[in-house]
Amino acid sequence: MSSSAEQAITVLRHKDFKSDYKPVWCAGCGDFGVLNALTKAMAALELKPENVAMIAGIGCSSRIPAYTSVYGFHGVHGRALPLATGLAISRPDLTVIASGGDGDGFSIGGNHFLHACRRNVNMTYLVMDNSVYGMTKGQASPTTEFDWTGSRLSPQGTGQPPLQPLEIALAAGAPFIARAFSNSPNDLARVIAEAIGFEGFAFVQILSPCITFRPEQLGWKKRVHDGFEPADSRAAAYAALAADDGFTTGILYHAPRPAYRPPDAPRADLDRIERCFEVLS
Ligand SMILES: Cc1ncc(C[n+]2csc(CCOP(=O)(O)OP(=O)(O)O)c2C)c(N)n1
Ligand code: SF4
Repeated sequence: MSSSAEQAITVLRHKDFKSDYKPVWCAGCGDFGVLNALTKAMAALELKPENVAMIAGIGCSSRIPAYTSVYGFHGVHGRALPLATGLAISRPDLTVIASGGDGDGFSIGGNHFLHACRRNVNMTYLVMDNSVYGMTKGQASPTTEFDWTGSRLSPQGTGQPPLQPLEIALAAGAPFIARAFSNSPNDLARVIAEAIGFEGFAFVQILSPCITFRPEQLGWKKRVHDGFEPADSRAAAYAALAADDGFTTGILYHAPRPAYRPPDAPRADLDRIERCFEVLS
């Protein structure tokens, strides 16, 4: 076979990274843009679908693995990161991408987020942040503004200040931190590609409007602006965050440090595990 024929067979286009399932997202949901950008990034990196695994929790955004042609696991709400951590540690040959929403990642999964930042296992975490629980019909999430009155569960607003995911990631030790917008597909694809190519825990907050429960988020188009330059010092990243209005995009922090690898200890076999439980009983 000629080399150009081989190339014609092996080079995948971004559509090849999509599955045959038609997304059930509402027409106009920001998550469509994330799917497009993600598949573009995977094609640009010339990944092989059989070497990529996407792990998600539960939520509209957490459906994304099913819409790709890579391996996927739709786990329990808030548990994408522990699953992805186990997989990335036991199969370092794979590209592991965890994904989900702000409720999944910062509320029920908040503790896992902190420790994934701190632990620095080699994987990418994409959070499609719409500041609402879309799948369960519009309750406030940890990133909802304190005075949002659109939920019947908190008609006076939550009265609580929203979490700042980038600040938390920085404080917890994540070595790659970025923010992007689902409606800027090329910029988003570039950031996702950089995150996947980064050796260590790469976190990308993706502003991804929920047009059904937060239709006003269509206005994000006018508010989003670029501005972050990849800082390699925490002081510079904190300074950039001090001036952030929540809509600055780009790579905030890029400071590689050795990714966590478990000590090369012998694996416990089943007999040994059973003996441990005998001692306890
Ligand atoms: C343990 C558990 N608690 C609660 C739920 C209900 N639940 C399903 S999705 C969801 C919120 C999803 O919100 P988010 O992660 O922001 O994703 P979105 O739907 O907005 O993309 C909740 C609370 C659940 N499935 N499992
Ligand atoms: S409810 Fe919101 S987040 Fe869920 S699919 Fe519809 S627009 Fe997207």
